[in-house]
Amino acid sequence: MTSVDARKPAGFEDNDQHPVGHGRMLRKEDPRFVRGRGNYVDDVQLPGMLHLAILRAPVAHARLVSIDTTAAEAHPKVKAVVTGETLAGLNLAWMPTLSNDVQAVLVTDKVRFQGQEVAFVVAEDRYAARDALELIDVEYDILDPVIDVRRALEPGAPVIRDDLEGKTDNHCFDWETGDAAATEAAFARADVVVSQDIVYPRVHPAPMETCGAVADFDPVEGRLTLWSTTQAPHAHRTLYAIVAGLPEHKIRVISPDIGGGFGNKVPIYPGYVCAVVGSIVTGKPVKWMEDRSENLVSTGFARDYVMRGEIAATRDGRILAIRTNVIADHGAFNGTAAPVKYPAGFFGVFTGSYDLEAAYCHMSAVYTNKAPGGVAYACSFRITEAVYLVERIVDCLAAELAIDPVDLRMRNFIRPEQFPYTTKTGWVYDSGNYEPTMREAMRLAGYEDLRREQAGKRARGELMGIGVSFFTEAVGAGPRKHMDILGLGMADGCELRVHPTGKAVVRLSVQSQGQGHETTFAQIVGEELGIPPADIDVVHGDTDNTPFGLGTYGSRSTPVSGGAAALVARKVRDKARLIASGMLEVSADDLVWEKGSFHVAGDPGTAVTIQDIAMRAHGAGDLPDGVEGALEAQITYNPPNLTYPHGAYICVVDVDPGTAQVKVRRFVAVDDCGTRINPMIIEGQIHGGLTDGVGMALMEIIAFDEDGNCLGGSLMDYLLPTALEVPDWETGFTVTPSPHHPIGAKGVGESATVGSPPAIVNAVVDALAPFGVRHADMPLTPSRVWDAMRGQARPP
Ligand code: MCN
Ligand code: CUN
Repeated sequence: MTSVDARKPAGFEDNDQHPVGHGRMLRKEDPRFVRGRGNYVDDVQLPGMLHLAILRAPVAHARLVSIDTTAAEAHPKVKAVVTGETLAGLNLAWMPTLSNDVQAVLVTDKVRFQGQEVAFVVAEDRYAARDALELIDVEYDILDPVIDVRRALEPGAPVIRDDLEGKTDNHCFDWETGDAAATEAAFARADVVVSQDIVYPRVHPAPMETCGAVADFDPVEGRLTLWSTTQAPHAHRTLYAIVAGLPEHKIRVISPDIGGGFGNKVPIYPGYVCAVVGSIVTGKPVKWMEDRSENLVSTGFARDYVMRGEIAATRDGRILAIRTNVIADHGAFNGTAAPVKYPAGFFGVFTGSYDLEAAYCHMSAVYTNKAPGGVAYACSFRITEAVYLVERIVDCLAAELAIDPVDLRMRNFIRPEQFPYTTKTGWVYDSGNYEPTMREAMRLAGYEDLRREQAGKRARGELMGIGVSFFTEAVGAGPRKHMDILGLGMADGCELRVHPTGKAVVRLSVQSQGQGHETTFAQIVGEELGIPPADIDVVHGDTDNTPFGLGTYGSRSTPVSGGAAALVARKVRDKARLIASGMLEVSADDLVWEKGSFHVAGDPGTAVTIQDIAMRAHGAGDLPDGVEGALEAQITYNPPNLTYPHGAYICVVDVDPGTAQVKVRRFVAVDDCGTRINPMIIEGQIHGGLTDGVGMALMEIIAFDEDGNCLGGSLMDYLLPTALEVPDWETGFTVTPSPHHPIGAKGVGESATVGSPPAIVNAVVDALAPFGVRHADMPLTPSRVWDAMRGQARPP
């Protein structure tokens, strides 16, 4: 397969001239967004709707002594006040997490993180609900908080999860992968061993729209309708069914337009359950929308990995082995959304893009008095942490060996003929061709010239840095035999109906949060059937109107649902062929498909279009024997493997020697996601992810003080990058199709967030090389850079 871009110049975005199928095309959903006609959860208004507000714990660790709700209940506009005790009476005080742990919906015994849900009020309006929270009187018995992961593991540390039977420490789980003995042997043989402590700090996806829900329980029908900000409507519905003891068909989860998810909207939050309970107890629809601080303080964070990386190599730069030890901070409840078999997500790909002899990782996950989460913020199930580790430690090795970091990477790349390649931790990379991607990035960046420029600047005492990263991702979970969330296998359904006039509707089990699915899935079907994408409506985010499937995260929509969409279209095409054979009175085998029509072999003039066939499928008259009427199909696609996109990034920074301010001057990103459906959307995904990378590398951190107060609870403290902090992105691409995917496409939604932080940090460390700096932890704020320049390191 060749690149689709090659056919048309960059900037070609006129939908009228757009050929049917893949290619650069403006987003079908955008007219409604730019005209203010999006429909978000907070836009849902139902007759008689009430409003819910949550009282949150002001402290990180405390025993609950008493709650007095009398004053709040007396508020004239308050309809209900619910505490953990009320929920305990309904057996709803605790709920399962997506990682087989339990999480308190409302506190009954003990507060375990600042911002935890303690009680809720339902009132006539949002203001009254908030006012009434202040009338609730709670007495806490403050306990010693456990904030630092290393301290959490010390003997005698206060036990956070004393709700779990027999729990006497803060261990969450242990996990290992690779071969410890083989790795030890490789290290023993090595000429050079480099080790480095590396922290990937706690950050937050901070989507523009916070989380929320509108619950409408109909007591007569026993039916619940829940509008909610979820990336996985079907999986959530099954969990609600289990918790509530209702059948799935009595629960309808609607996820309307979503204002950004970034993994923040994968978990089930106590607020959703509270909204449902609120509707049950009041008999009215209830809306809950959290505010910015609630979102930052209490919902799914990302990362928080304390890592020690070790790399072993020969003197001439052949990498032999990588070893890592990780302490993973999971917060107060294990609320990560990793597949059951993979408690550390896909961190196992920490060997990166390199062909080495051995690898080993040991991880201890711990509970701390912090909000739960971990898998979010375009993490590709923890590949962000893995890529950061390997790309940082490879740079440390390059510095030690005095080899150019690009050169060192090239010497160790998995070679094209080695694919499919099984890593030393057991992952099977489907396809890749790394060197051309690296070379394309060097070409776009003018790598040699940059190095010359840097040498000149160094001689003048200026601090310019060039950072490189090369990543391989694993995206598109399943297959279902290896991957499930709480027993639900990771496969996706797709339904396609072609109407009599040849227009079509495709129903997906994944849910867009801004990735442009309404466009790209129409393009996938359009490419297969020759129907213009403008004539194909994409339905998603409503469990009553879409087939079952596991939802959008881990960049799995294109690898899984994209495969389903292509295959369901081919199924429709097969049926269309039979109908066409009846129309043209030839054998189906004598028909040739050309995008949009069948013609008789050797006679292109005798043809019927897909639109003719659609009308015929629904029309008067007989169809060929065995062919049912209508033109539609349904499929569930279980992918045989993940897809493994890759990319090469080069970042150029300037560091002000007087203020230690980092400026990202240039950033070149070359991505390979196999077959490209819509290059414009891909570029948008890359631009967004690179901006995330600048945020994480230079600005973002959810920090805590020693009492467990969250210091990142507003966008004044939790700094997000804007157009001012980012350069004009320079993007390129190569195309190495996935051999097992129906159209050769790999996921791309998280690539740039995964690949960019190490490139930026590597660039800053490179700039600081004259000071002997080999590593500095993110975020590289001026104070951290200043400390690094002066040979000091501050605790993360
Ligand atoms: N695409 C394409 N060709 C490819 C691969 C993808 O044209 N070879 C297109 C897709 O069709 C889709 C988009 O690019 O329109 C992203 O596709 P994919 O890589 O399959 O990722 P998902 O659609 O599954 O999106 C999830 C991914 C994740 S996990 C996070 S986190 C993230 C991301 O997407 N959250 C986002 N990008 C985001 N972008 C926006 N605007 N908002 C979010 O919340
Ligand atoms: Cu990990 S963030 Mo995305 O998978 O939804």
